[in-house]
Amino acid sequence: MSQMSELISAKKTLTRHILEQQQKFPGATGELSTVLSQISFAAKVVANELRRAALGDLLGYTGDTNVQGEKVKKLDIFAHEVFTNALEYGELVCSIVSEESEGITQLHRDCKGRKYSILMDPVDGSSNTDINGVLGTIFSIHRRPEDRDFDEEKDLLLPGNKQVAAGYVMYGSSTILVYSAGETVDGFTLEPNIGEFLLSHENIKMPNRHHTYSINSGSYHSWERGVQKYINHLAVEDKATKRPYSLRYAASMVADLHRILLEGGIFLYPGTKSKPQGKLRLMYEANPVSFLIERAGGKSIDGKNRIMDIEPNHIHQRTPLIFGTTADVDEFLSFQNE
Ligand code: P6P
Repeated sequence: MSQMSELISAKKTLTRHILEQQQKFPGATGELSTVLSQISFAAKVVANELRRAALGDLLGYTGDTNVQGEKVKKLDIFAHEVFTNALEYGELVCSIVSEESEGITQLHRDCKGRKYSILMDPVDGSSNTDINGVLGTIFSIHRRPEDRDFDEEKDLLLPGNKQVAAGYVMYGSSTILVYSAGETVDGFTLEPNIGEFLLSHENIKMPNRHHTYSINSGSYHSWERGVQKYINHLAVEDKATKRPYSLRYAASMVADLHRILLEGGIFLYPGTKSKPQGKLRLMYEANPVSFLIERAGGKSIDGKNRIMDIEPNHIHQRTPLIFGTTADVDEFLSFQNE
């Protein structure tokens, strides 16, 4: 048997892993497995285009601005369409919320029999698009009663603690899909020679602590005093607590998230005096990230309270976001309201 075929036969495919996970849940019908498989297919399509984006016509701007008031990149729209098309068939998904669409994409007029709602950021890290930086896709999956019509509030305006699954795709030197359906957090690396995601990071658990932090320090003077004090604390030399911490900031949250899941550390996108709600979106960035971070043993807050307990009032609402190892997030909290 060749080395490649030995590798592939030794590795578990994403499809097999999803099926094995669903067998742990009595009554699981395999429909969530199908939705996750649809997402993985779309991820392969996006990864394939990103690999040669500069050679095609997918870089640069469309000339439009999105609901966030941000200039739309061609890749944003491309990825939004790929994921939407991949989730349309199968009569499993009722509606999709996307950072790239102000409105809600309802996939059927009444949604009877459709069990899931998807909230996603098709391309996270858009500022990295044209410089071949790391990009990501983030997704959150909620369950809905399939015997009633679509209802925005009941289907979508749900707190993060109601998610049934969440995950991200990181388009980096490798394309990696990381997801959790409620138990473990598992990562799969795309084997491009066969077009399959193979299990590469099983049951990810964060270490107790690590000495790196991720924040856009350029906003230092607009942070609240407690945030400034914490960041100043990290910069003071103290061998006993392995300070100063090293700054690692990818301008693509998925890249910082992946490093923190594997190595520990803390990510901060706090509110500022002019934008107290910060920049990141609750429903399709903070909630899915928090679902993964907590299942990997970490903590995720809005600067004070648990992200996944926030009762949403708008599908595109923003929130400050601080996540990482529990010890690091607790130390951050000790500097607030001193
Ligand atoms: P800033 C990308 O636009 C993003 O949503 C996250 O992926 C990233 O962490 C953050 O915004 C970067 O924002 O203000 O530092 O450029």
